[in-house]
Amino acid sequence: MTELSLEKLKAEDVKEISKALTIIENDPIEAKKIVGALDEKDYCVIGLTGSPGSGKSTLTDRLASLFSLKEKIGIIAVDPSSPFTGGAFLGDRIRMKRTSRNDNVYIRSMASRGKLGGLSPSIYNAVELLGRCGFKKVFVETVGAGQSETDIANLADIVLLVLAPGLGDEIQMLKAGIMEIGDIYVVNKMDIEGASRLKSRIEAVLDFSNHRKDVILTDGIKGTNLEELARLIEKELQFLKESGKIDEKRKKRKRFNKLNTVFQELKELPDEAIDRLVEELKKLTGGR
Ligand SMILES: Nc1nc2c(ncn2[C@@H]2O[C@H](COP(=O)(O)OP(=O)(O)OP(=O)(O)O)[C@@H](O)[C@H]2O)c(=O)[nH]1
Ligand SMILES: [Mg+2]
Repeated sequence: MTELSLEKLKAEDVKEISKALTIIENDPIEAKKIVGALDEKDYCVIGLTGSPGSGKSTLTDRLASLFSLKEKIGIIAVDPSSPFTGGAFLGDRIRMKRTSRNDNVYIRSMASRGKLGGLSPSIYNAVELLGRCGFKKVFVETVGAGQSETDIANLADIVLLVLAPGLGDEIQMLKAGIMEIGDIYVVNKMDIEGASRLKSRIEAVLDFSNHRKDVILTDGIKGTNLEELARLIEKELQFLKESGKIDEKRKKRKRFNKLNTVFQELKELPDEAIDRLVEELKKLTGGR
């Protein structure tokens, strides 16, 4: 941890946090040390996934603005196809300025670099770092494509599945089992024809699979129903806390982080060490 100042990191200095995240992105072993040097804190992870272009960034930005009135909010955009405040906000410079000047919101883009399309260990460490640096809610936006959805369910306390009419891929999501990972279902672009129909279809699917969850219509551009969505998130968090489920989620997050890190470390080992490990593993798993 040569150039990094732990003091500054502990003081939640934004420049130092950025530096730490760059190290985390590039060096998994160092990442573990940096995160480990900071005290654990209470925070929650809100994952947003769903169809490309459904409005995840727009909604994240809106939600972050709302929550940032009372707490520090971190945002990690994984493999963003456009800069976070780009596409969605270029037409609205005043609001963009307000967002980027919001001292209570920290935004970072990261490459997933995950094998098999999953989230890389650096994302887990980045989230944990932000949590330990006083960010009370950390939003993680991933573009819905295969493995990353199930990973987001392992990483996040609450998953928002964001869909929009006219994108035509909800059937694919149903097939891929992605529909089941949501804690809150958002049908964004309610101003577009077909939004209510999509909402009804999602409700029917959820009913059918006994996966009873809230489905909400939003307009990311006008901000319609965004306060209601923020309320649903708080309600879900409250439920997780009261039921003790939040601890399970944290355990799950830690476990996946550990597994990911172990995998990284394994890759550095010479062949004979791997062979020895395989033998040890056989003992643990009864030879399977
Ligand atoms: N009509 C309409 N357009 C919206 C709404 N919300 C967002 N958009 C627009 O939809 C486009 C995509 O929005 P993003 O927020 O970038 O969507 P995203 O899901 O983050 O996109 P990717 O990260 O590329 O998958 C942008 O042009 C937004 O301005 C909405 O409620 N209604
Ligand atoms: Mg986006």
